[in-house]
Amino acid sequence: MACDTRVSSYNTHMVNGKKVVVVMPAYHAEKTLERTVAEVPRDIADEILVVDDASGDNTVEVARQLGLRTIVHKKNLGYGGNQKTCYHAALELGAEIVVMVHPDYQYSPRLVGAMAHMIASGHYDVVLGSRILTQNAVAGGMPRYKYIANRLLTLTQNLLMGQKLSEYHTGYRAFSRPVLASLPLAKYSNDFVFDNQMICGAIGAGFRIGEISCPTRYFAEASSINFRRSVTYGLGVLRCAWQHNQWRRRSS
Ligand SMILES: Nc1nc2c(ncn2[C@@H]2O[C@H](COP(=O)(O)OP(=O)(O)O)[C@@H](O)[C@H]2O)c(=O)[nH]1
Ligand SMILES: [Mg+2]
Repeated sequence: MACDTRVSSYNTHMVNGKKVVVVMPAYHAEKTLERTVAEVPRDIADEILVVDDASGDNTVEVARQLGLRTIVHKKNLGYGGNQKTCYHAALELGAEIVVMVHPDYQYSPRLVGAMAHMIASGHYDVVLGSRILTQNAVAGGMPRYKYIANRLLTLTQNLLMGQKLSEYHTGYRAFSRPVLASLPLAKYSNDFVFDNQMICGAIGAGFRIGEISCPTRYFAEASSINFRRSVTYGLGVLRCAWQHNQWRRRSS
């Protein structure tokens, strides 16, 4: 993949001796990137990495002005393709803990430390920042149809996959290095369903998933997925959960 990489370095902070890299898969994030980055605790994050998916705006310029490590896709690969670059680069940087947060200021970056510590505790391999646990998603502006779809999909996924998660659809996640190094990320979709394939893969591989409550904000720049793309995503999620269900049956 053709990438243009600019580098800047930070002091080493570490959580329990583990290097923490915060990754931001960016697409048209010029209006929200700075606000998001400003709230990342710098005493926790050893590096902040922005991957720009060939945005048509000034996302790259803003990232560089902020002095962030920035990778630029020459061609738009999609949300999953963007995250593949994020995780590959984070592992190359020697990350032991990787926290992914959308640069659209939808989730609170102030919880990066809490999530990194949950991984560093050794109790969890994956931590999800749940908008549902706080019960304020709709008050935070989440469209009601998205909230209902989230709840119905989550219920179905929990039943099919034998899990008890509050949601599978958050854009705020932390991973330990072994998760990212062992999941077959390259085989997953370049589209939004990548997120779900990762969770299914992590569950299938026996990784432990923890959750933390996270306030959410919805405003014009924080949400661009329209109804049609949401439906495509929902169908992909159901397919993923069904395949996992069949795999469970075969292996039990
Ligand atoms: N790489 C890439 N990212 C995208 C694309 N469309 C949306 N995104 C990103 O995907 C994330 C989730 O999309 P968003 O519209 O915020 O979804 P919502 O907040 O759940 O309604 C955001 O960080 C967007 O920047 C795309 O075509 N390519
Ligand atoms: Mg968003």
